[in-house]
Amino acid sequence: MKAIVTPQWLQDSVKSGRLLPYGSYVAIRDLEDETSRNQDTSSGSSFYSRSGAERESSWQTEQDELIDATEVELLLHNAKYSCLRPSPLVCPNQSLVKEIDIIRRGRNIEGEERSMLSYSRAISLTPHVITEHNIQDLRKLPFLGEKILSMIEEFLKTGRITEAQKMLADPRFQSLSAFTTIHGIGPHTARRLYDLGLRTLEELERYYEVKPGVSDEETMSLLDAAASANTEAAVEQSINIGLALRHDLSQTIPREEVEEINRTIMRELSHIQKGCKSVIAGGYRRGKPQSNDVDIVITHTDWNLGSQKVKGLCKKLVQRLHEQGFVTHVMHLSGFHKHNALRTHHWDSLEKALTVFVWRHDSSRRRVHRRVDLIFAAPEVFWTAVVGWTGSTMFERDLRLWAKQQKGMKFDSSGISRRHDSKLYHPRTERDVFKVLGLVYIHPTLRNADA
Ligand code: DCP
Ligand code: MG
Repeated sequence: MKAIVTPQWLQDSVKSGRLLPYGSYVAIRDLEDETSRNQDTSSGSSFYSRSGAERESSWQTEQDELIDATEVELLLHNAKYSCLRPSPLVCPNQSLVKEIDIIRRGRNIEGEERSMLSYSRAISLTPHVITEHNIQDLRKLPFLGEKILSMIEEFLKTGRITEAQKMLADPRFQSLSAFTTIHGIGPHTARRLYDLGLRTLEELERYYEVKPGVSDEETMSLLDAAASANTEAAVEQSINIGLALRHDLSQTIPREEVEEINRTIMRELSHIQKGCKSVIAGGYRRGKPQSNDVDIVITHTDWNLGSQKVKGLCKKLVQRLHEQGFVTHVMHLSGFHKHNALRTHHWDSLEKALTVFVWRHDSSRRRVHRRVDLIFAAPEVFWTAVVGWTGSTMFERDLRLWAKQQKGMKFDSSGISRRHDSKLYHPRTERDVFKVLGLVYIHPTLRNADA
């Protein structure tokens, strides 16, 4: 028997440190809405609890917003792989998680990948209330090191981790952190710029000869060639845009605007190709109230012919969005690769554009530039792409690791294949993706395995 519950059940369970009886959280699906939902992923759907509790508006646009409590009970809370555990958006150890995340960021910008991963893993492992009484339970986990455990103990005693506080006060950490907030600047580039003597974003602006807020629209020429090649010039260009627009791009995007951007883009797309559908992935889908960017995964509803119909559509859509005044810049275009005979990856099935979106002058909205990622997938890999772009990053990492280490399979957002004979899988639903990978289904709002 299934017990479909509202997200509140999980939040309350997390707060109390155990799975609560779900009697008063039961929600039922409105079947009429389900029908219309199947036709249009962006249409509003409704759910309500039997006890008549209030509807939660932030969840209404999700196409699969309900949580099956009986399924959550099947998840393993102490498993090594985060794709076996439920990870809600807000965890009761949030202040501890934030403190550990400072050290994780420090390791990341210094290029200490392995150490960074240990901290990422520690962060993903702390969804329950940790106290001095139950820290022994954490000690039983073989994959959590002594050093991090003693940091957690320090935090429980003092509310601080000394190493995190030292890091925050370190000028080098401050400069590198600021640099990596710019799109296109990773830890490596950040360190190179620091070694040149640069310390602040204003100095970076002078170095790149960028005027804040001003970015010429010539970058649309990227559509031609440069953006699809990962050339140094293309990367440089994307840093220029990221730097010039940083005051806009650092502002987070509320859920309603994310939804409106999706609607607008799908309306424009329908002028080029009828019958497409989209799912908004990324943090939005995991329930975040504010997003840093918008990630939209698009396919065609025709299972048999859809693959042909989406081919080349990404570039056409970006061109139209630019002509209509919605897309001002393209930071990267990819997916226009030759077929990869070795199937080391499935490049021929995904087309991707990383763009900058803005509301037109005639819109009532303020003109804040937004980062919008458009991912086009053939129907056979649509749900794989949705799972791959829903995140969170740690959840994705563990999905790939699980597939490889436990299932002899290869998972990434462009497809699932069996390693020994390269057999490809074509899941028809998101649940199918989990089934193929031998996993219990995890609701998108329970995939928040990062800070
Ligand atoms: N993703 C990934 N590996 C990458 C890039 C993305 O696994 N190299 C996946 C995991 C992310 C999702 O795609 O959760 C979307 O990436 P974002 O950077 O947009 O991150 P989020 O959407 O999770 O958060 P936000 O956009 O609010 O920062
Ligand atoms: Mg995102």
